[in-house]
Amino acid sequence: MNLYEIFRERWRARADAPAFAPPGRPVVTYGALDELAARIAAVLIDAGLEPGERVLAQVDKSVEAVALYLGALRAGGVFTPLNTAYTANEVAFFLKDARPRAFFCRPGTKDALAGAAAQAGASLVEAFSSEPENAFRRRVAGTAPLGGVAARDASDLASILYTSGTTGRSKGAMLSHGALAANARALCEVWGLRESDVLLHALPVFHIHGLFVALHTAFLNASKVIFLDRFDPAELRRHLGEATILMGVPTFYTRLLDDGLTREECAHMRLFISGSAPLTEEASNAFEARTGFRILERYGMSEAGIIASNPLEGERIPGSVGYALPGVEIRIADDSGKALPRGQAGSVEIRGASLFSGYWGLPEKTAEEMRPDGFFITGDVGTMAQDGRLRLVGRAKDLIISGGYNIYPKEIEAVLDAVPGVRESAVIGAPHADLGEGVVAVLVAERAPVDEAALKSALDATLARFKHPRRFYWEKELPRNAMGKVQKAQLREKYKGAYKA
Ligand code: MCA
Repeated sequence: MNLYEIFRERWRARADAPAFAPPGRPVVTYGALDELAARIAAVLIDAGLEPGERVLAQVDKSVEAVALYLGALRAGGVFTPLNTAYTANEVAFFLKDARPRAFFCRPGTKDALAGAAAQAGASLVEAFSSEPENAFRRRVAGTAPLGGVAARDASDLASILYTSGTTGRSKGAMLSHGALAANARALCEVWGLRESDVLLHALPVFHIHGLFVALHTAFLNASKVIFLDRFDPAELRRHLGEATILMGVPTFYTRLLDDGLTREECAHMRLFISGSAPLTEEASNAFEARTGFRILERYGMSEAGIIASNPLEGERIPGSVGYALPGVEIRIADDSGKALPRGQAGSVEIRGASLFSGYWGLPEKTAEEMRPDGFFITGDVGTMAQDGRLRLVGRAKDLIISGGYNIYPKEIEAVLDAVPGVRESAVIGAPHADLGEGVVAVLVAERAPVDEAALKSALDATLARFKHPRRFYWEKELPRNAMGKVQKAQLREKYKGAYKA
């Protein structure tokens, strides 16, 4: 079943109900959203989109951008969203890897990207914006809506989400219609989501949190979404009185507290959900002291959607990410995949209907991360309490999570190592009061330390700025073990104060 069909069944009786309420702009009803998606689907099919072909999009957040996703879904396409911070250099990789039929980008970047898009085989390359005069929008407005919905099986792909990789090369997590539907249904159940809920949405829509966790659950209930362009604490606080649910990364919550969030402003709310990065006990307790709400922390990843959640009813324990979602199996295993006794730390492995279908074009890499019995090796280290609560205690992979974005050091080290005068580098995370972790580079010079400006211009030319180290340290050599592996734990310990105020 095409996921779009599942939404549409729910929307039939709610055609006049508000879907999106972007402050200061007209409300978009579910009927209007359905029609816009149908017109976009028709344009994509007219342009030659075949079911299973990719629709790659690096577009600013807007209701129209969500309609583009829904149009691709309705037409049977595989929607592949990209972080708007990615540079032309990064986007060129995704174009080559995904080989999309259609590519949508922001008007200002079309000239720089059109060549790479054509080379990748895209036959539809459009500058996309929510402005009425946008040529693609005018084309959509002049196209009759697609009557039906492209037939898809549960195992057919609905989306590819690129997640950085430990080797420095991004991997496309393939998500099927069935996996997305299963996760959305499980979330509606565990969080008690209902038609009368109003979601306050301030997340980007190019990641699973803002696009699938937040919007699919709203679509399944045909409930209202107050749709903010971006996260701004003051703006968000102004809308809490009309909402019941907020989903955010921990940085949202710490910034809201710093901004002066009050208990009164939260009186209409029923649920604050946090994920994409660890929520500290301190932040959770401070939020509860200020607002009376205990944040509900959950754990997810692009390869599996949401895996575990603290309970709606019952104790939400800071530092624990709660229980496996219905339909999700979690085991703590040793290196061979054998389950360990409860309480013992080990590799967090998961299995269930929400699991991805593997990495796009990387069957060997997929096989490396899947056990023969169907469990996926998350790369996280955790313990399972006697009552089944999961606690994440570390990461097997060399991963930095900054403001909810996953950052893998390898691709940053590759850029720094290529700067003339740099012999080698090691990139690590250091505690950061606002972002959770900040990116730190430790470098060894060929002869003398290289000017930071040279490092920054190399980074600017290649990597999204959220990945950039903001602290640079020079060492005579990097600490290595007997195998020659850089001892990053030692560096993390030495530079843990890099972002201390
Ligand atoms: C922005 N900057 C960052 C980050 N965001 N630097 C490091 N880490 C970040 N996360 C930098 C920009 O490059 C810019 O640098 C400067 O901060 C200001 O940019 P701006 O866009 O104004 O930043 P912001 O508004 O302060 O953004 C912070 C933010 C944002 C609101 C926390 O990062 C955000 O929306 N995070 C949510 C990410 C997300 O959706 N994660 C879900 C992944 P310069 O000035 O030098 O240019 S999905 C997932 O993880 C799984 C599946 C799950 O469980 O959900």
